[in-house]
Amino acid sequence: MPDCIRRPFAFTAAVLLAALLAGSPTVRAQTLTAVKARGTLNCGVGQGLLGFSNQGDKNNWTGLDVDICRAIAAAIFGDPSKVTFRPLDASSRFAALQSGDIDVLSRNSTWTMSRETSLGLMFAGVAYYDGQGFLLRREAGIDTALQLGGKTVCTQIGTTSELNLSDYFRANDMPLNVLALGTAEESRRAYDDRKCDVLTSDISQLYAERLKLAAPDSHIILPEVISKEPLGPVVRQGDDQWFNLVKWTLYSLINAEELGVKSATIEDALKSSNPDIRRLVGSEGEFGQQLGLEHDWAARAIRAVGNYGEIYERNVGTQSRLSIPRGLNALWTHGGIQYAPPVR
Ligand SMILES: N[C@@H](CCC(=O)N[C@@H](CS)C(=O)NCC(=O)O)C(=O)O
Repeated sequence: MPDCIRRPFAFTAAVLLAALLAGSPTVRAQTLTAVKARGTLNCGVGQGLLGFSNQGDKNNWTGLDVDICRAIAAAIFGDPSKVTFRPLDASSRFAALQSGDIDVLSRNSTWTMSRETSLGLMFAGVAYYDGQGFLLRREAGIDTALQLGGKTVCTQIGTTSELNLSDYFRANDMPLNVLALGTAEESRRAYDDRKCDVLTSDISQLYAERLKLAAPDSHIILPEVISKEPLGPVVRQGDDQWFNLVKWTLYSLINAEELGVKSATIEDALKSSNPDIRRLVGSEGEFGQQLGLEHDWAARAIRAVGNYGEIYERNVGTQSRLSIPRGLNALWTHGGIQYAPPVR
């Protein structure tokens, strides 16, 4: 069965309605118009995931997923604060997008085929290449996932993690006890209370969850990466203009890193004679207008949150508590697979 198995009737109805509406020309370009009229972007994020979507004091959200939303708001309004963050659990995130409660979902969501073909959604790109892993107590003396047979594993309902977990144990002919819970916090608590021996999730999340445990150093992440989890922003099908806007905002951040354009140097970039930079920042061409935005849409986004590398390092990389190496998320020019098509 595909993701989000325990779908309520209302959700299924919303999906069908959205699919019908998506065919109607009147709704095709409605999202940007609605966002501009509302004056704020409604962005679905996680419920408190360090490095990705974390709520600090005074509603002060930080994280890589949060910065994608801020970049989109900056591209539209020239103001990264014009975002209303909507924390969502794994099971309700896609329904919130389908029903129009949010304009974009930027919540550690994995791009899978069924989420596009059966939920009527589209992933606009990959903001973070992840994979699923296992966290457990060092004292268990286990150093490979192939020794996990018979263990109780905590996972979360409505996630790819839940599906990959059973696939992995089945493929390796290992008995499995699953404890599937509703939120990340419930999973972490259950693990902390020893109701399960192992926690499984996207590896970036395991890094984040480990920091919240009482003694982070007494837990290890096993070396196996059992799945591909390309995480990225998601939109509803049927509004190509909006899809392009979200997709190219993400790509503009990745292209900015490749071209060496940073938040601190954006004013110099505006005066650059390099044609690639000129197109990116809007000194040349009509790329912004073609998205329904101002000519300097990308410059606004980069000024607000920095280029992709700055976003990565600040939230999950060397400047953060997570300290996750760039790995696959390095640019293609630096041994990774982050690669954005050109602005031209
Ligand atoms: N990437 C996977 C898993 C995403 C997910 O929701 N993970 C759980 C497991 S810890 C979660 O709630 N994360 C915390 C959050 O986003 O607040 C998916 O898209 O299904």
